[in-house]
Amino acid sequence: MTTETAASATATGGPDLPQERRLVTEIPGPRSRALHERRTAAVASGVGSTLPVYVAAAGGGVILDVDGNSLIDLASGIAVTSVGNSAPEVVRRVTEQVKAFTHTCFMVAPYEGYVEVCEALVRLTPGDHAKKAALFNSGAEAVENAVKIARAHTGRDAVVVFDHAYHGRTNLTMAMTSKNMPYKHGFGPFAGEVYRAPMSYPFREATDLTGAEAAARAIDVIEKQVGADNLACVVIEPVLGEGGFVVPAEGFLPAIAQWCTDNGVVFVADEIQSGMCRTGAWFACDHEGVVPDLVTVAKGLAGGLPLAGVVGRAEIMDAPHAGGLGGTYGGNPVACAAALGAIATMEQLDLPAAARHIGESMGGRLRALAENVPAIGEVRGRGAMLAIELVKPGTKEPDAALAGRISGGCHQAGVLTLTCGTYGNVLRFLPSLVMPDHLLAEALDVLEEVTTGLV
Ligand code: PLZ
Repeated sequence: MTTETAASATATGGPDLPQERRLVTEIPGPRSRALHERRTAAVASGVGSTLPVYVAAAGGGVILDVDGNSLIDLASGIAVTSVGNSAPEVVRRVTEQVKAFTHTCFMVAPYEGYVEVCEALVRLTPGDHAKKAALFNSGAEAVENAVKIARAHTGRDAVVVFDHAYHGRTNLTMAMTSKNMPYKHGFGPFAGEVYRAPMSYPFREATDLTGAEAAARAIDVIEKQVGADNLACVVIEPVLGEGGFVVPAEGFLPAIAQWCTDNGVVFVADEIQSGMCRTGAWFACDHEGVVPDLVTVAKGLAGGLPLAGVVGRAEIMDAPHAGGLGGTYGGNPVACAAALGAIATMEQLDLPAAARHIGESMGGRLRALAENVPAIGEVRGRGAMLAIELVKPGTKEPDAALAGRISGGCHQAGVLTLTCGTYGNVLRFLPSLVMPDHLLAEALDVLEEVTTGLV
């Protein structure tokens, strides 16, 4: 490592980092470009990066790069750093834990942090029935384990997922993920017994469908093509993440959940992206009072450290035989300490309310922009999980190129944005929930300027 990058790599992040957008070089700057050259030589090209500015520090609502540029972060590492990067309570607890012990393996010699995270998940997830939890390393691993648990409980094999779904990149979760490119292409054969049902996607329905009608359409497919007797679980994102931040029509989720209950099918809410305060409630299912049998969590759970969990009805969670669930690192003590710091921060700062506040101000700005920009077909989402879908004006034809140009323009102006959607034409906004108001307003000024300059 050169002396310069060594110095910047130790820069202090957290909320005390100046909360400003400041560009001192072009984006990416010379040090980032030099690092990118090293990366290109050493890192496999299948691993991409949205914006190759190399990070020195981050906190609050900004990322400081190795060239000294300070970018407004509307990505939060894909909905992970909801409490802010290097949040003080996360740093404090992680530091203490690292000094105490870094690993024993919960399956070998257990520790309190793991138990405490499970207690918190039991308390915070929807429903006041008896619940239990288990911890893993990544979202995909949590989804895999939810399926294992549902199969053990029901003695059935089939799994139903939905159009536009994203559940991960491991073999089973690739099968569950809908989009071929880039997630599945060339990586088959995929796991069997995974079936896909139509999702409620209000903007793209041929005719207006109520949530109940969209649910009836999906249930018809499930009954005709799978059969409830063969079905272990239905896995659904209550707000689509990678699929485009689609909020299903009201009544859709409750109807699917009710059908599952009536047919002894485990209803699994994949809240890996939508959970942990992001949508203005602890979980997106809370908005419609839906109580899932199992919930998968990851991302926002641990303030940036890798941790995931499955939590749900105790009798379902306890179905697998002893030793049937686990993994070397699942529920690592440092990641658990981070999660306890993140959860404490969420409770102390009332981050569900912060997400609602962001949703109101950002939603207002985005809707005002949409009035002047016919290429914005829809503004949607919940809380601090908002997006705009870009189309050819006057049609619903997706305009992925425009989404890419707007996102690229924002990057050049020092605002980190992400795209998503089956058609790649959705710009999504995932600020940290501790993003200062003035910074969010400035990011939206930039978005507005870039968008109106391009259409
Ligand atoms: N379920 C709903 O959003 C992760 C992945 C981006 P992991 N989404 C971001 C990418 O290109 O890999 C995600 C999700 C939902 C499951 C996952 C998987 O979580 O922690 O990435 O495995």
